[in-house]
Amino acid sequence: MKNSFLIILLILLAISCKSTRQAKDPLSKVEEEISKFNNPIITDKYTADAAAIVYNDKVYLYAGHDQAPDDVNSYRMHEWLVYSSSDMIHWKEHPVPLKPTDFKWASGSAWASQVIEKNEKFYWYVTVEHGSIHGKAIGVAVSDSPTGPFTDALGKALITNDMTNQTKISWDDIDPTVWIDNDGQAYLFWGNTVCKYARLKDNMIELDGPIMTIDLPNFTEAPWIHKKGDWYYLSYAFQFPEKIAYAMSKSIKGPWEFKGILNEVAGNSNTNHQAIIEFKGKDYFIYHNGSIPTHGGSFRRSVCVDRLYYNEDGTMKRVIMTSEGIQE
Ligand code: FUB
Repeated sequence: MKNSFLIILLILLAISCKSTRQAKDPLSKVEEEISKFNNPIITDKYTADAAAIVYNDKVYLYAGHDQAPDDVNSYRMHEWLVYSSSDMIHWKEHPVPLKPTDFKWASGSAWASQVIEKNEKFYWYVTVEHGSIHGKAIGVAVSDSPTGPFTDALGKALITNDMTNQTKISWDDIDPTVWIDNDGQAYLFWGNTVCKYARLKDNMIELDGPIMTIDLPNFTEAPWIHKKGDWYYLSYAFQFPEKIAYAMSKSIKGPWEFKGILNEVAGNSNTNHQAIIEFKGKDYFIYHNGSIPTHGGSFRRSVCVDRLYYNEDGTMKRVIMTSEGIQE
């Protein structure tokens, strides 16, 4: 009698253990899903406006640091950050290489930027607020290493708001992107509302000719130049909130033919700011969203990476933004 009571007790215990395990199963499925998420690529800081270069088998990614407190809805950006990766999955953070305070003539705002390598020197074109000329300006810093430290290469702004008059806004001279063409000629593209470009001298720190404009439909900001095969691509933030659209040309000087939307509005962020690179034979689309729970948003953004694919005619397929990001 005592034995059968014990047996019944053991059976009841086994049934209860099984049902507890079954109840846990959906949770472990969720945990399993979340463990596969590689986007955003950086989760201990808010990062935005990423630009990337490939150098010596590594990718160096430069980003602005979104530092706005949780209850502030405007940009608070006091430094740029640099990360490196050998596989686009694991990212190593390096010491802060550059701040707006490194430019004596600037008063703050570490807005969008891009680094380019020329003759083993790394030139970093940045957007900052100018200290004495009203509006945003573009400066250039230089280093012997992709991770810095960087110092002001010119001692003054390369582009100031009073050099351009296509719009009356004070933030139309932002978001530099640089391209060095096959013949060695470098070009600076930038702008908000109107896309502008100019040739750079061989020293990379002076303009070499007039500032010209490119007519692109619904151009907001964030131009990015890249090349694949013999096609040049000019992608940019389109409308606001921003999607990313692009145009193609057979020459860096244009004419540019509009090709349509490349990426949709990115989750919980009114900006999207893309960079496009090829690394170890694969193409990548780098952008930001506002997806970090629970305070992520337009002023607390996060850099993400997804694959980019081309059609046979050279046009790009619409990007699919994912939580999983890069898996291999
Ligand atoms: O991060 C500040 C500004 O927001 C950038 O310069 C723009 O491209 C937009 O992302």
